[in-house]
Amino acid sequence: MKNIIVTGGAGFIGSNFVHYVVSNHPEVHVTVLDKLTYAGNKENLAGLPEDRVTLVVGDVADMALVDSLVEKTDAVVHYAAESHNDNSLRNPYPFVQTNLIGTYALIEACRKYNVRYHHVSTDEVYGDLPLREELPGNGEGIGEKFTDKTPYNPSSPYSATKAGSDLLVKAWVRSFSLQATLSNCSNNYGPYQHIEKFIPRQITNILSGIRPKLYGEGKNVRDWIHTEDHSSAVWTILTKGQIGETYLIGADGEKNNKEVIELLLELMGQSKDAYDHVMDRPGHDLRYAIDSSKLRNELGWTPSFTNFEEGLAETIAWYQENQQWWQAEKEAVEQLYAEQGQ
Ligand code: NAD
Ligand code: TDX
Repeated sequence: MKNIIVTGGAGFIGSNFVHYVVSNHPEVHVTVLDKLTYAGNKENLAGLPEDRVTLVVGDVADMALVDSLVEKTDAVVHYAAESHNDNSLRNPYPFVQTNLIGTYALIEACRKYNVRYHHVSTDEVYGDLPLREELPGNGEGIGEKFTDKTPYNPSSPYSATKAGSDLLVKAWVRSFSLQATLSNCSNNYGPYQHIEKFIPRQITNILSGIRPKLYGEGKNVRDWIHTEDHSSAVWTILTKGQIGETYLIGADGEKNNKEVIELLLELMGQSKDAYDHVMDRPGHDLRYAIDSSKLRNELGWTPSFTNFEEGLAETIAWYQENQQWWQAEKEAVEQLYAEQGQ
């Protein structure tokens, strides 16, 4: 694989993957296809050598553009998406357009030129699991986690469009022998994450003198993984994965939202209870948890960031040191949340 296209490569996770490839695989040239929506930022690609990375500003749903780029590449890694649940509750249309039509455009072009395709998806396509405290014996030994056999059951417009895009890819594999793999990853954290998302919103709130905002009681559980580990997993699947297979990516990082807010406050030298409870998200998924044994056992992948507290402390330091990266957007993001009581 000499030339790869990374869609959404100017976003949080896609740009991490571009840095990962440039640092670890000197033989590979990356073309980033990114529309630079509110979530995309050229600065996320700053410092990368021009002869290794080319940025094409464009839409993944632009079929003519996608066709012309895919014709000249060896592989496509598809990260581009509308990615925020709360936005999808306000206006689902861009989610349908980018996540469904965009994926369709890419897989049609990959089928035409027989190009290797990797589809980046999320654990949210499986819906949610019961909270451990609601299971007999706190769920000890029950081991209920998502696997690639879990039935799809998405809850929000965001997760429904991601689920739909996964199903398109699976159908293209079966019907047209598309050379594709899929991955469904749990919640990512790390530097460069947009400040609309849970962890960076709370860090930048504290840095701005605003109290962190917890939806509802904060019992909802997310399974946190560092972006760097997501990138190494996607590279592993792209290069070693079996065509047609789905791999779940996770690092055994289950925490409820209240625990995360308290830990952030503690790490930032504040009192543990210095946060506000705000209106809950409609349809709020209770718990996500990933069984990543297939990826670990069959492809030999393991995560490196196994200490969540350490990873969080480094992430806090990054937002502290890079205030120019987020400050201009902070007021508008908080205004939007305030309008819906959050
Ligand atoms: P993000 O919102 O930070 O970045 C999305 C990127 O896609 C941006 O650069 C944006 O400009 C670009 N984009 C959006 N619409 C586009 C279009 N029509 N054409 C071209 N580019 C477009 O998202 P993220 O958090 O980095 O997520 C990346 C991918 O990983 C998504 O597919 C998401 O579903 C998936 N994922 C995210 C998480 C998570 O925790 N954030 C977990 C699992 C999977
Ligand atoms: O201010 C907040 N307060 C709060 O309690 C925000 C923004 C969120 N939350 C809660 C909602 C969730 O339970 O925190 C949890 C995490 O919220 P998000 O960061 O919005 O993530 P989530 O909805 O879990 O989805 C994320 O993981 C899966 C990504 O945004 C998706 O792109 C990915 O597919």
